[in-house]
Order: sequence, then structure tokens, then C-alpha cells
Amino acid sequence: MFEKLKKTFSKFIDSVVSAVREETLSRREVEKLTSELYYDLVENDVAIEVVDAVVAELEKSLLNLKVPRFGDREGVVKNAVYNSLLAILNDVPDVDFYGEVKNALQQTRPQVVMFLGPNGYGKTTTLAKMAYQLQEMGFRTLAAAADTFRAGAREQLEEHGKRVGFRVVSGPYGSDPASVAYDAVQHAKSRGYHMVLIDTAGRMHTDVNLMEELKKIQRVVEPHFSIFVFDAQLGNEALEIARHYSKHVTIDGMIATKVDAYPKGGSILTFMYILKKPVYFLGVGQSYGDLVKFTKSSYLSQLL
Ligand SMILES: Nc1nc2c(ncn2[C@@H]2O[C@H](COP(=O)(O)OP(=O)(O)OP(=O)(O)O)[C@@H](O)[C@H]2O)c(=O)[nH]1
Ligand SMILES: [Mg+2]
Repeated sequence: MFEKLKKTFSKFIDSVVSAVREETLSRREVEKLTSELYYDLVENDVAIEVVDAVVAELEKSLLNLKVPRFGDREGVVKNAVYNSLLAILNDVPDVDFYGEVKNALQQTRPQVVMFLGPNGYGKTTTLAKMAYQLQEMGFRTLAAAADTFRAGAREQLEEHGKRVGFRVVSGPYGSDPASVAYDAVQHAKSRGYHMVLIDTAGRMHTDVNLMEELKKIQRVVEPHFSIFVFDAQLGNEALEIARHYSKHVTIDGMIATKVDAYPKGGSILTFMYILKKPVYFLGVGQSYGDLVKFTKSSYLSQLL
């Protein structure tokens, strides 16, 4: 995963190591090194304002860096880069999603999770993966087919339900998605379900009705977690859409999908830095098990 961004950083670290002939680097040397990095980052979906932040942090760190003449020179530089990246993500928390759910279930049952995002980004698939994992953990899970708009959306969710073994509460096409979500939560309460996962419609984000619809669901069922699902491959295009969503609806955290087919790797850094929301999981394939826990340190370790 993330081979391209990994290559970018590896090239950068190599050039820093070979540039440090004395103990430290001059400002001019540092700027030369980071200007090469700049374009490589942009090419790998790191948005300009994020690149600016990364470069500023790296320059600060490299100017103060003391690289020993002998020993693990590369390790010293790598460590400095790692800490710089971690520093720019300082105000983005790591959230142990299932851990939080487990804790919250001791107070409130069911826990309600809403999936939102444009069409085709992977909401329904991700919901099914999460349902699979929750049921494996022993949590009875109910899904709400609150995409009452797109033909086939309900059947698609029901098909996942059959395969994974979760029930789906649905309403007729064209009916109010908020009332489907509400019914699902009521049903879960009366039947002792642990979890309700709400699937929603994804149309063009500029669709005013869609934003109203999502807002209404959030008002009516007050989800404990509203998760923005984004296709990592779409880079800055997805970012603009996410910004639009975040102006209109609540986003508690994010899941990046299709990471298995995404060697660039930079959009995840971009999303975290700009939206300041945790990434809970990465979608790394088409099977139900292909939803892996995300932490900043595991991501950065993969890049460096
Ligand atoms: N390779 C890969 N494909 C994925 C992943 N997640 C989702 N997909 C695929 O992406 C396509 C769209 O996924 P859906 O779950 O239907 O997307 P959606 O957001 O629900 O789309 P709408 O219901 O139209 O709004 C499907 O073909 C999925 O199999 C992933 O992590 N990796
Ligand atoms: Mg869907």
C-alpha cells in the first residue's frame, strides 16, 4: 500500500542523508531538499496547503537536526521526518472505534452509526464489512436502508445482510429516509440489538435535498457516529466534496475506501489534516474482512 508516497519519502530521506556532510544542514540546503519533495507530494494527492504545512515542519526540523557522521544516519533522518508528519497531525485524534463502541454500549444500547458520502465511494460495502466485524465480536447488528432513492439500493443492502447475517429495516422507495432510520432504531431498542448501521443515499453533493435529507436523519436519530466514507483514489476531488458535506452535516470520523487500489497514498494525509477528523478504518478490498483499523502511527510507519 501507498508505494508511491513511500518512494517519495524514501528518496527524500536518501537525499537528506547524502546532503549532510557536516553535522548540520544550512538553510539553503534544506530549502533545496524540500523543494524537490514539494512536487512529489503534490503528485501523490497531498493538497497544496498540506504540503505547505509538511514542508514548513520539515524545514524546522531539518535545520535543527544533528546527523552523526557514523552510525544510523538514515534512522536519524527518518525519525525526524516521522515526527514532523506526526506534528502536523497533532490535533487529529486516533480513535479506537470498536473500543469506543464497546464502552458506549455499557451506557446506551443501541449505538447508532450513520454512513454518508457521495455515490459509489463505498458506503454500503463498508457498512456490510463493519456489520460483519461487529457480529464477529458478538454484537447483534441491524441495518437501516435509508437510501430510499437509488433503485436497487435496498436490495443491495439486503443481499449483504443475507450473506453476513444481519437484518435490514427498509421502507418503500421514495419514502422519507429519516423515518426508515427512526423505525430501525425503535426496532433495535425493542429487540435488544446492540448496533444500528444506517445506509444513506449518495447523490451529487450539490444536491440541496440530499443535504437536507442527511441533516434530518441526524436530527431524528442522533447517530453516535456519523462516518464520512471517501474513495481514497479520488484525491482532491473527494476533498472538495468532503468540505461541502462538513459544512452541512456532522462528521465524526472517516473511512477511506479502495486503498488496496491506491498506491499514491496522500489523500489520507490530506483528509486528516484538512478536516481534522479521525480516520477509523481503511477499506482494503472487496471481502468482508477487508476493513482494517487505522492509526496515525501505522499509516506513517507504512510511509517511511
Ligand atoms: N477494491 C475495493 N473496492 C471497494 C472497496 N470498498 C468499496 N468498493 C467497491 O466500490 C463500489 C461501490 O461501493 P458501494 O458500497 O456500492 O458504494 P456506495 O457509496 O454505497 O454507492 P451508492 O449506494 O451508489 O451511493 C463497489 O463495487 C464496491 O465493491 C474497497 O475497499 N476496495
Ligand atoms: Mg450504497
